[in-house]
This record gives sequence, structure tokens and C-alpha cells, in this order.
Amino acid sequence: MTGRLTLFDHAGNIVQQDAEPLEFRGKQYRIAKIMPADEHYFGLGDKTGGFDRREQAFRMWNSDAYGWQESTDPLYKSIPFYLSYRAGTSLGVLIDNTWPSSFDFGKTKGDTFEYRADGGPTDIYLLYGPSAKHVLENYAWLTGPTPLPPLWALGFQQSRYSYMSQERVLEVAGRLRKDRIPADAIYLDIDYQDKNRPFTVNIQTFPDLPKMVAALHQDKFHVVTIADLHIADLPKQNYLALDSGIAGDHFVKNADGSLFVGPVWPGPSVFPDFTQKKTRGWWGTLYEPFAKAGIDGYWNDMNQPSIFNVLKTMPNTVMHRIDEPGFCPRTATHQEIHNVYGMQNARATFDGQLALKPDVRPFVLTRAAYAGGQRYAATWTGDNSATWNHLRLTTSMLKNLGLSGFSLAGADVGGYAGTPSLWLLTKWIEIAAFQPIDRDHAEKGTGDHEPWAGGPQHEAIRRHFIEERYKLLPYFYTVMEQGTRTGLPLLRPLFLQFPNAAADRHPIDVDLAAGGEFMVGPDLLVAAPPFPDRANDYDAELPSAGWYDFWTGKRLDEGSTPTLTGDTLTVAAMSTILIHPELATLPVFVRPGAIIPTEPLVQSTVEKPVGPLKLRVFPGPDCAGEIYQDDGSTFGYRRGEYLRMRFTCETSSRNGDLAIHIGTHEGRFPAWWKDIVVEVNGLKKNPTSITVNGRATNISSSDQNVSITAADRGAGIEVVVHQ
Ligand code: NBV
Repeated sequence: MTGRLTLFDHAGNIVQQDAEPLEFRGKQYRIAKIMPADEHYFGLGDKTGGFDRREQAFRMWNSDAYGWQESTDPLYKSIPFYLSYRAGTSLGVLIDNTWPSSFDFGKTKGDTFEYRADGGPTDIYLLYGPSAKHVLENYAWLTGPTPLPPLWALGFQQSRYSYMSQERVLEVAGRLRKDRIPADAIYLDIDYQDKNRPFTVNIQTFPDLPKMVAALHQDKFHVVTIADLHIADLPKQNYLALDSGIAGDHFVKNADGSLFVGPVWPGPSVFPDFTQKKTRGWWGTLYEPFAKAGIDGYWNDMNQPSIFNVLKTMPNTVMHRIDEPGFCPRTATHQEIHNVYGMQNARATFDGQLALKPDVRPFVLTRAAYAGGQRYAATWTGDNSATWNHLRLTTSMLKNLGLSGFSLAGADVGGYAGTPSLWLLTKWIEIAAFQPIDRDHAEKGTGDHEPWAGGPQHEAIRRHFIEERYKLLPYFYTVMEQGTRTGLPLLRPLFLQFPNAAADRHPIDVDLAAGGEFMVGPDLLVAAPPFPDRANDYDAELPSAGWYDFWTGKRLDEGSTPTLTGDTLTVAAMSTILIHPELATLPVFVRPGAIIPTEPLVQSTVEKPVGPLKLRVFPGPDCAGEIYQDDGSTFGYRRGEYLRMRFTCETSSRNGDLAIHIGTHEGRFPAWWKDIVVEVNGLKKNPTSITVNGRATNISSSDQNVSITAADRGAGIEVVVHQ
């Protein structure tokens, strides 16, 4: 027995093979696997260093990485899941071991993957696709999908460390409305608290939190407050979070049984023992006054946990108690629990919200996480910097987070540390408008970051992109809902959607020409510049022929912009286009065969759109689309209060007519619209007529597209564009 594993597929091909036998040294062990030369590796959450993990090594130890740069590792999360990808075939590997460990994808030994752990019980799951989509579906089945978020979480969010007073919060919110920048959430960072003590309010600067929240609700904002886990060690001072925690024995202890105390923002602090069910239950109750004040979401920061000591966290010897159904009660050292501590914190917050408001979908934002943490919280990439390089890094970080189960993720827009230049902030807002969490956030002491910073010229561009996001919300939300069933993330790499784009079936995202690209759902491709600070022209790769320009609706191979420069990868279907970057524009392309639902502009998701649903039809192969709607906040959809419609289209090979099928209304949720505008893009010539359910109808046309309006009674509509 060597403990050496070889995995075959049904046809007898080797899928994965250990390079050397399992090796043990005391509690430590090492796994070594062969890395075929053409295999690529993705996942491990938002670790930096490029999209493909090949030739890189990473450590799993959740760390407060303020000021992190491209080479910094470890960061805030440990997600020990990766996909290997070779010629279109993918295997998912989850090494479920919470202990400190490392993944080395051939950095030390060119052709060998090495996993080392300092110890720990380990379950290894090998999830064979063979498609990457199937791997993600299996991974979601195993660790849980990202749940359907409240709709407002997909809106624009405004934050800063910190808006220092109630007046300032209202002023920022008011300015967003006055300047007509659509927005849905505003954040309160630690300074709203009394001396940085979690679950308190500074009544000097926030004299009436419920009143402020009510005013913000009135103005169609949602309010998210930070709620860190370090509880100030202030006995006998009527600090409820501490007193109730002590009374319930909810804090972690040193090996000698004394309370572990460590310094954080509020001074000496104690830390909840989140691996106990009863402690998570107690933690949830601390939110009650905030829920009563109307707070809509919570932000769990500093949960690596961060401590201002030499170790920057708890010593390994601190003891946690594991006590919950399904587990044998025992104690565990911090060394074992560290990497799951933040996830258990987010879990306690999420479950607490459900207990307080059982019919409201919770929104939690967490900095630390472990595999499966997506069940409880959205996440962000921590304290990034206001530099062009950090803007560039967001793409690969968010793609890898999406492949690691976290569909709801973002990076601080504009960069946290430092003040962005005006163009950097503008470009960041442009790109982030297409990323799942769109939250503008900044560190204390930095210059203004809000969309109006720098004057009306920049504000107009930023507004335009945020507006575009709002019009696309039906599409974003539909893709999020699909993800709850398929495990597919909103922001995704191209190879997930187009595994066969290249002749050798390599993942095209690793090509230089695709360096800045990402997909939003199955149909939109954002071709951000691979180096956004460079003014040079760049190539963007499209995974098949016939793509459309999202902004104009024109088919690329027929329009004048941009130039096709040929076919670099010998695949007739794939194309490379030359893009001349402009600071005020962002190339976005649409898959031929997409039908994208869009809505009339609103200033907040609280507003019901006024006007028709617009379906943007981009004829092509596998033509299909969908819209999913519900009340955006409750679990009513589980009781049938949702609306789903499916769309397809096909072009007749006989006469070139384009038939568009608009499905019936499924579910009981009422549509906001009465009419549907069907906009058909990329027609080669003007149609002779368009019929709706067999009757000729009025056509409006521009030089890019033709559209018709049809009444939607929910029974299905047939539109035929006669050529
Ligand atoms: O709560 C203050 C900040 C917060 O704004 C930031 O987003 C977190 O990542 N927080 C870190 C603690 C301060 C660290 C310097």
C-alpha cells in the first residue's frame, strides 16, 4: 500500500494521478500530484497572482492583509477548492482540512502539485465534470450554492470609512438622489459606534439611528452597518454584548480556562466561540435592536480574526468548543478553527437575521471565509489600493471567487487605500458596474470617492455606467437565480461558457488577449483592457463568431467598429478584435443567440419600473433567454410568488424569417409591465413586416435595430420578423 491514488474516467483515461506516495511526518502530511504540461488550475478564492494558479504557491491562513499587493499571500480567506482544467475537461478538488496548509501548483517542482498540511482530519472530494460547469454544479451541491440575495444587494452601494455623522450619511444619500445616480445601499463603518464597541451607537454623532434609517428608507435606500466580532472587555459597564456573552459562557478561552483577551479597535476584547451552536444563537440576538431600528444588512469585518498583537490573530493554543448537532462535542485549538472562524461568524449573523425576520432574505458581507461560506454571506476582496494595478487584479480575483462558490463578490470600487485619480475612479466605476457587488468604499483620510468626485464631466460618465447596470438588473437577477440551482456564478470566466473556443480546448481566459475579459452570466462579455492604464490598442478575444456590440447592437463582423484583425488561434469560429481604448467607454459584447431582458431606469430597486419590459434580441445559434422576477426581498418565491418567462428565437433556413417565442408567465408574481418591447438587433436588411401572434404590427426602426411593442397578457407571444 503506497497511498498513491490514480483516478480514471469511464473510458480508462487518467484524470489525476499522484506523483509520489502520501508522506507523513508526525502530524504533518504531503500529497503530490502529477501536473500535465497543458493543465491549468483555477479557484482558491480571491488569492492574487493571476488567474491561472499554475507556477504559484499559496498558504491557507486567514489573514488581515491591509495594504496587500499582487504578491501578498495569504489574504483574508481560505477556500481549499480548485478546478484542474485540461483540454476542456475539468476536475474539482476540495481538500477539506481547516488546518494551516499550502497549495503549490508546480512553483517549487515544475511538474508536481504539492499539498502540505500541518495536521488535521482531512476529507478530499474529487468532483469529476467532465465539464467545468458540472464541477461547479457538484461543488454547489456539496458546499451549498450562493442563495438568492435581496435584489437591492445588486444595486449600487455607497460606503466609506466612515461617514462620521447622521447628517453626513443623509447628505451623501441626498446627493446621490439629487444627482440622479441610482443607488440602493449606504454603509455605516465603525465610527457610528460608541468608541468602536460593536453593538453600540455613538449617540453624539448618531443621535437617532431609527429616525435616520427611516429617512433613508423613505428615500429608497437600504442601510448596512458594520458589526465586528471583537467584544470590548468592559465588565460592569452595562455593555450588553459583553455581559450577556459572559453570562452565557460564549467567549473563547486560553488553555488554562481563563478568558482569551486581545486588543482590537475597542481596546482589550473577547471573542465569541462561534463553533458552538448556542453561541451563534446568542450572537444573532445581539442584532435585535438594530433590526428594530430597520437596519437591512450587516458587515462582518475583522473576522480572520484580526487582533492587534504580534501574531495579528489568536495564538494557536486558544481553545474553541465544537458543540452542535451532527458533531461529537469536543474542544479544538485555534490552529484548527482559525480558517473557519470567520465563516462561523458570518453564519451566526446570517442565521440571526433569519431568526429575527424569518421572511426576509438576509444580507451579510464578510471579509474572512472558508469553503461553503457563500451560503451565509457575500464577500469582498478586502483592503485593496487605489491603483490601476489593483483595478486590473479585480477581474482575476472575482473570476476565481466565482469558481470557488462565491457568486456575490466585489472589490472596493475606487480602491480602499489611497485616493484614486479621477480617471482611475471613473474606469473602476465603469468596470464594477458589471461586477456582482458594486460597492464604492474608501479608507479614512482618503479623498472623496463618491461618483461626483472630480466634477460633472466624470460624474456623467459614471452615472451612465451605473444606469446601465440598473437597466440590466433583470438580467443580473435572473442569472443569480439560475446560480442558486446550477452553482454558476454571475461573473465567470469565458472558458466556463465556451470550453471549445480554441482548437486545443485550452481555457482562453489565460490568453494574453483575454487578460481583462470576463463574462456576466452566459451572454455578456466585458472586454476591459488587460492593462487599464495603457492607452495602446489591445486585442480582445471573442470565443465564437458573430458577436454583437452591446452598446450599439451592431454585429461586429458587419459593422465598421471595431476592426477584425484575424484569427490568431486557428479556429475559424474564434475571433480577435482590435480595440482602441477610451477612458469614457468600455467594450461589452453580446453572445449571438442572446435574449437579454432589461428594464426602464429606476433610481433604486425599491421603485417599480414604469414602462415596458424590453427584450434585446441578438439572433444567433442556441437563441434563448429568460427573466426571473419576484418581490426582491422575501421568501415568497418559495411559495410560488415568482414570475419566470422563457424566450427563444430561430431564423428560418427557408426564408430567413426570424421567429421569436415569448413564453407564458410561470408563477404567481405579477409583472410590473403591460407591454413588451422586442428589439431585434443585427438584421441584415429592413424587415418587410413584423407580425405579433400572426397580426402585422407597427415597426420602429433605427439604423441599428428594429423594435415592436406587444401587449403581454402572460399567455405567450409569437413575433415573426419577415425578411
Ligand atoms: O472598519 C474599518 C475598516 C473597513 O473600512 C475596511 O473595509 C476593512 O477591510 N476595517 C478594514 C478595519 C480597519 C483596518 C485598517
